[in-house]
Amino acid sequence: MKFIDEADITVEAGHGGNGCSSFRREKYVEFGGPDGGNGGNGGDVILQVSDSLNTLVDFRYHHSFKAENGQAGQGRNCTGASGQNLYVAVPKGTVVFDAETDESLGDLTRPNQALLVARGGRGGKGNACFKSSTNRAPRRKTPGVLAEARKLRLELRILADVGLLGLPNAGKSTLIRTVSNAKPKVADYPFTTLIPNIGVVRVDRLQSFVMADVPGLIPGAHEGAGLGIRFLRHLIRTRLLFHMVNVGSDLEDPVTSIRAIEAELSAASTVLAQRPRWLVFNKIDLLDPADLDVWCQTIVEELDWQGPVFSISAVTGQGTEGLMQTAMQYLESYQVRVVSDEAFAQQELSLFQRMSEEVRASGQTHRSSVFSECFQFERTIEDDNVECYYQK
Ligand SMILES: Nc1nc2c(ncn2[C@@H]2O[C@H](COP(=O)(O)OP(=O)(O)OP(=O)(O)O)[C@@H](O)[C@H]2O)c(=O)[nH]1
Ligand SMILES: [Mg+2]
Repeated sequence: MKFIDEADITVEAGHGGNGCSSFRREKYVEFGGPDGGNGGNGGDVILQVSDSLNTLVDFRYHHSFKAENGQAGQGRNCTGASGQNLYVAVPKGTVVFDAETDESLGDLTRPNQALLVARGGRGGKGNACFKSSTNRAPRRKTPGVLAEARKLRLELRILADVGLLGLPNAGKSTLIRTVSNAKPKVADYPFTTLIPNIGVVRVDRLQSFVMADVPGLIPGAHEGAGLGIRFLRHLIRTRLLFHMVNVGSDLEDPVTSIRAIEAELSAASTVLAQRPRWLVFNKIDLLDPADLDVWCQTIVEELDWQGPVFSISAVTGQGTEGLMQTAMQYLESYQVRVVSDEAFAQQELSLFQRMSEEVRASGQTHRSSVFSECFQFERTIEDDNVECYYQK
């Protein structure tokens, strides 16, 4: 299946039905009076998160959505039928923009969350509504209200807790295969992974988190080299990044490759470059265990790396369990802190806002991002799936 993370669609709600002007005509009933019914309301267009979707590929060929119109009112006080609402399924993590104004309309991050994007027109009034003591035979009726129509731009930003970052061949896909249910292709040539993959890492029966594997970065990615930095935006929503390093290759100097990735990250967004990042030395099965500690220490000192460092073998699974458990603890304490510490939450919020501005300025995406909203959504995750409405 193709991975599509951007789509332009048109949505149009249903128009309201017209009111009817009619009079009761019946044998033996003189001056039956007005009996024109009201028109029905037009249907709304609502985007709704579906768990069974994970890309916007469905919008490639089907990009115009129109809800049903309301029907006109009829005589005998018959109200016209209302148009059905149209629910359009989108994957979790879809950010919705107005294509014309570039305004962000919403961020669909929760299961079954719905966003009303075009409201149907109200039905018109029939002449029965206008009867009064002074006007017993009104002919007045009102037309149905025309519905909203708008062009939308949908952008998918994968929702993951941990993102994998690294040069091609670092073993990112191998790690996600080992620790999660995702089974992306693994091969010993660069750019095996062409689209992001996500997997659920189950740490124990009740604890799990989501991991995202994105295509490898290479020096010059911010200028479009390799697959460019297009997929980096899928890492923006993660709480934690694993910077994977291939330590089993004689061809690559780990220090140079780590610096190259760090430089690419800073070129893309300085805030993203400040997000929590753990160094993960992979392929340690290819090293002599006796030298491992000294070897890691040398690299860390040379880089002056302040964050946590882990050594694993994604193929044999050595060290992966400890890494996943530490990541799970980190994610849990992050969540607790966001909910309980207002100052920390505010600080994170401003970081998300800055990141949003930088992403826009760096030209990765020309649309405004809604990280602040995404953050607020996450804090109110226990809320009901309220149908929200956004008006132009
Ligand atoms: N010996 C050993 N080989 C590994 C390990 N992890 C990955 N490999 C090998 O390294 C090669 C590249 O692994 P991938 O998982 O495809 O690397 P990647 O980072 O996803 O690469 P791209 O998708 O191209 O960015 C494969 O041949 C893997 O079998 C490891 O821990 N030990
Ligand atoms: Mg890969």
